[in-house]
Amino acid sequence: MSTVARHRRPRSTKSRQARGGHHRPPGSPPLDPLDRRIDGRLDERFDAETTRSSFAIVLAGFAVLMAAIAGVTVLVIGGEDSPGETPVAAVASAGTTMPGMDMSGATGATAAGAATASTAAGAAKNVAFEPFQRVDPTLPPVPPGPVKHFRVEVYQHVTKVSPDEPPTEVWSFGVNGTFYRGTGVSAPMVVNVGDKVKMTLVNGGSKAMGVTMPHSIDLHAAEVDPGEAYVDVAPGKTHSFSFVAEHPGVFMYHCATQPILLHTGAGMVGMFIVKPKNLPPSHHEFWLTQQEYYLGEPGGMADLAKMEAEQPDVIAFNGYADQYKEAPIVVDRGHRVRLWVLNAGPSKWTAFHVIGSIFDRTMVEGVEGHDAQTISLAPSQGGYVELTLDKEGTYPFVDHSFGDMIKGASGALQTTNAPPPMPGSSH
Ligand SMILES: [Cu+2]
Repeated sequence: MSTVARHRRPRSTKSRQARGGHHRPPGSPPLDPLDRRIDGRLDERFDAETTRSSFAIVLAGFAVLMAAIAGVTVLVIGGEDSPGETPVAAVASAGTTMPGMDMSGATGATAAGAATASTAAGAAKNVAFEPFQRVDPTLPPVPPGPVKHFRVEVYQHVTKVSPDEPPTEVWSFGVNGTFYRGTGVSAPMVVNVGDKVKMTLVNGGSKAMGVTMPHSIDLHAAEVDPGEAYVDVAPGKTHSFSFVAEHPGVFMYHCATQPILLHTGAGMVGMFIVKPKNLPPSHHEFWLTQQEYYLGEPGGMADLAKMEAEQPDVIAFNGYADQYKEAPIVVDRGHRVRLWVLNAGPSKWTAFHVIGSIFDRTMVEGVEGHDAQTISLAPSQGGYVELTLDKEGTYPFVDHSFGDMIKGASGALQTTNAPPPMPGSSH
């Protein structure tokens, strides 16, 4: 009974944010345990209410219930009583079986997120949008060959960037055939320092790309004449330029077409990594692009006034709010983890922190650091951090500017044999 009752409880955006523990001071316990404690209290209260309201029904239907000890009839009554149950259960089931999704230890959390998503989807039910698919944060390899060729294709699409918000139109970059539809992130590119790079910008190679206007690409990793390289490209047209990646770092790329705030705020930002020479191997390497979203009408263009006011609705890692909180990134205990982080903005600063861990080594904008709790990244800045998780567990990573974290800038690393959720939790 109590398990079913928990799943019936609708989760509003507000209660979800409250559960995030967003106003906790630094040094507080990890998010998930707090979530569970608050969740547990809500669940207890809900269970009590459900029990009271059900009591009369139970008395009146005592004979029926006795006859239904086998369980089948009870389930049917439960289904009729609680229209919310079926979609939640169905979504949870779909989430656990979705191919390619890393669900370790996160099944319940995913069900909770999906329940919220179905509510928001209902609010914008007339807007068609791409289904969410978790973005694989594994760092992609450097392309083969003596010249690293990137075919970067612009696409304009309607997707959600948060389970709590209606769908929105996002303008994105796909790279060498990788398109993260169903999220708002653009694909990353990776080369080694000294590599020759050829960029080919394709502004909508087919009708499916939905391009309606000129776009461009401005690549911070390149030393080129911007007047030649970063030109506007008409819909359906292509533009190429080449350069040598002489400086290591985590660089931003973005559309530079005017108004540039609109194009970058509508999604046209991404990560270009130039790996340094003699970088020690790391067991795990992941990429995380932090990005802001300024929502307009459901399914419509992003809101320029919100961009001018620097008031994003959503701030997310890799294009979808809290996606790695709902389904954490799994790592092996005791192995080195390297996180490549870009603050793609376009306008907010970020304070990247992993709860329960300290960065052994950091490299931000050419400055090497060590023993660091947080790295600070201005819009466009990037770097990498290295850490090792010595104890099994779940380690949230956040934008430690908490007013921004609650907009979706949180996720988690989870070791392979992390302890199960606390007893009494709904997760
Ligand atoms: Cu653009």
